[in-house]
Amino acid sequence: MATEFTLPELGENIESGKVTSVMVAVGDTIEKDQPVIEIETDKAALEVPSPFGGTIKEVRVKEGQDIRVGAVVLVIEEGGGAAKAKPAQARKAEEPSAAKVQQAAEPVQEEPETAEEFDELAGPDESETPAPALRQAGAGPLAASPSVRRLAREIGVDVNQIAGSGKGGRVTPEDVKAYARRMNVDAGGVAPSGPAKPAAAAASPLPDFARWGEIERREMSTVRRRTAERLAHAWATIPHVTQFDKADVTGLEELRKRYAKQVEAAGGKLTVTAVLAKVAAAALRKFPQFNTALDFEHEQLVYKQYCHIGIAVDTDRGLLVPVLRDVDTKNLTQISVELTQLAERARTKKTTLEEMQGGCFTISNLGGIGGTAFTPIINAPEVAILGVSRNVVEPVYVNGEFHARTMLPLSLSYDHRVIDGADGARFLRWICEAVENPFLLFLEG
Ligand code: CAO
Repeated sequence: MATEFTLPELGENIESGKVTSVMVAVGDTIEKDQPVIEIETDKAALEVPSPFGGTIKEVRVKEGQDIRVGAVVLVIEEGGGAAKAKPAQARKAEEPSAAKVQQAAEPVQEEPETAEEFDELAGPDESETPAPALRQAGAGPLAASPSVRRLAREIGVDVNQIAGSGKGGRVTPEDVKAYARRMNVDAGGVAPSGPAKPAAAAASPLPDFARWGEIERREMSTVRRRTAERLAHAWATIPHVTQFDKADVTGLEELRKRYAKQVEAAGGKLTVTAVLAKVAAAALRKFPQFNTALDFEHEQLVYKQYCHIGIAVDTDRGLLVPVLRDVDTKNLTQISVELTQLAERARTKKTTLEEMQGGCFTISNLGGIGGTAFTPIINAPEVAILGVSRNVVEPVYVNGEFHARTMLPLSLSYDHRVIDGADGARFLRWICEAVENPFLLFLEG
């Protein structure tokens, strides 16, 4: 017998909410009291369980939809016998996702359907798509409810790294808290030592701004939401140190002009970013601890034997970080051509998910816009990022005289759990010296 499951009373004075997650699909078999949707009201986010079990015949709600108490959520055939309901991510893993993600990555208004799609869409977050080696032996697709995922996000830990102790390996809130304690992140999202940092901006309640003047609310784009989550996570969990230095690029600027046409003929632009990508690749070889990921749970450092470099690209949709592959094996002309194409693809929304994954180190060049220095946030699970500011001609004192030299300000943020201050200073100094004297690349690169 088919029965309609309607949205029950949610609490005092709550008449409606927004569906933030639909956790079941037509054909799933569910058990009594199994959570089937998650909704967000202005007071709280709640998982709504079904009061009876059976096979789902119809799903009458969609993510993003506003729903009132009493509205039909599901039509359920009580009893029933089809396959058991799978976690959203398990269903997702069965879908031919590449085409779908590509399609969703196009206009911002095409909001993805699941939290997992947000992850895939905005990108280069290996921490959320862990390498098999980081998963528990025999672990299937991750089972964690949206509220557990949110808890993990707010605390600032990666839910994919947590071994679930619940039914069928489900990650429970207790698992998240225990993992956070092991990682030294307290449940308020604040590292126990050092300055307090908010884990997720969404966690703090806002005043009613309309009291002080006119306001307008706009939905965050997918890229913006994902960027906010990723940066909050990195900022809350990684102890950052930023080391500043300056490279004398007077000679490099002359060389860039001299060889610009040659690279242009090959289809690229010989930019300072391309040169820095080449130099950074050599630096990663010389200082391999900068090409690692920290696997805290297993108390290991993962040394990558490849060298892929992410380039922060400013686009209409927000910040994207497509990845240049095997930079250490390519010459500067190839890198320039690929970088030109990669930036163009990012700006014209053609970057695929694959092109935004697997980076080892990131370069963020804001020098085309201006600025003297900045403190970039590490693109986790990488352990360092190079920020580039605008070059400037300044007097430099050499051998008792001032000389006009073009100086490029560089900022290296690194994960202090993995990299000591002295190594951070050495790494950046080596980059400066290699930029000033490219022969060093032959000698040591
Ligand atoms: N100092 C002075 N001038 C610089 C410079 C620097 N550090 N970097 C670039 N420029 C100049 C270039 O020489 C070029 O000038 P011309 O047009 O006269 O040749 C101009 O700025 C534009 O550079 P470009 O964009 O063509 O090339 P690029 O390789 O230097 O930069 C890219 C490529 C993709 C890094 C850049 O376009 C970009 O998107 N930067 C923003 C990155 C970003 O948003 N970072 C923030 C992330 S963290 O929040």
